[in-house]
Amino acid sequence: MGFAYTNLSVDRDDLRDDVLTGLATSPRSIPPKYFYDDTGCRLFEAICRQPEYALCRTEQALMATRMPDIAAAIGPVDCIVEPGAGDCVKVRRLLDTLDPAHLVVMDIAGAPLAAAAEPLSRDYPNLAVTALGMDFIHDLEAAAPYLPAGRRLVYYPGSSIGNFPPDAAAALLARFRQLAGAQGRLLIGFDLKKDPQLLHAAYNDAAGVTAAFNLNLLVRLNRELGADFDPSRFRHYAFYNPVAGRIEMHLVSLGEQDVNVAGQPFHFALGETLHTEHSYKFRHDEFSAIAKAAGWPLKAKWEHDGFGVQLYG
Ligand code: AVI
Repeated sequence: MGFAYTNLSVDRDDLRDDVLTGLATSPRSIPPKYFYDDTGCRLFEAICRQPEYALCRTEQALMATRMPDIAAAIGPVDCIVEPGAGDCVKVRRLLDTLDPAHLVVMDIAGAPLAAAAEPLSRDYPNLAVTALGMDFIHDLEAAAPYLPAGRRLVYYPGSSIGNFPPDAAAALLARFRQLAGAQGRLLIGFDLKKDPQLLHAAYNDAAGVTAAFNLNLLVRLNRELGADFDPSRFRHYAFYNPVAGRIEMHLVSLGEQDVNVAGQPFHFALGETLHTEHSYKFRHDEFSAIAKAAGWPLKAKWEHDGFGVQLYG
């Protein structure tokens, strides 16, 4: 049925502005969406293959084994919408089962998204595929004109919602509600609370891949903002905070050091932290309370080996 790609990215220097703002606040922090340059995407795929990081495998196992139930609970849909679709692999299982007429995928990395989405229109000849290169966290509403009428399913797998603080997660879910429309549904995956030792190990894999993923952010800033970070003078530090219910990921300065970023000087004291990511873990009831506040009534839930999937709408 065809393929169309539109680049909706607004010409803004978000990376520079967000990084300079984040470095000027205390404690310093950089939004986790900036992990995902080409190297960051490859390192994240490698994280998913680490024995300690089960999240991706358990979600896939859940979707493989429970798909008939999940499809029955979703019912007929005309359009699947996937924000942050990346390599467009996960949605194939839904396309195989739900057989919608339209798929709308969006991702901040527009060119790789287009390359991944285009083959879907060949593999599913009755499917119209629309790929939107856009920062959906900023501009989700810009996708509205590309959504066909009919019953929509917003699909947000992978526990990406866990990388938002609870307030921001609720705000994003409320915007998904608008996007889905009154008859719409939301299928969302998230990492469940579990033994903190397992969580700690998942973000401190023995092969050091998560450390490389975290430190790659500094390499990206050196390349794209003319910064002069020495990654060997920062330590990857990730731990589970059971009070806040989240993994916290930091880069800790191993000494006193001065760094220039986009022409501006910053001093890092010994032990000072640059916070790079939160990864919230939920119980089913905690997650459904957040979604309920965002206007989504819970319809069904599933879990497998520490991973949860919920259906709303
Ligand atoms: C993408 N996101 C769900 C991952 C997570 O587990 O929060 C990103 C990640 N960070 C370190 N390892 C994986």
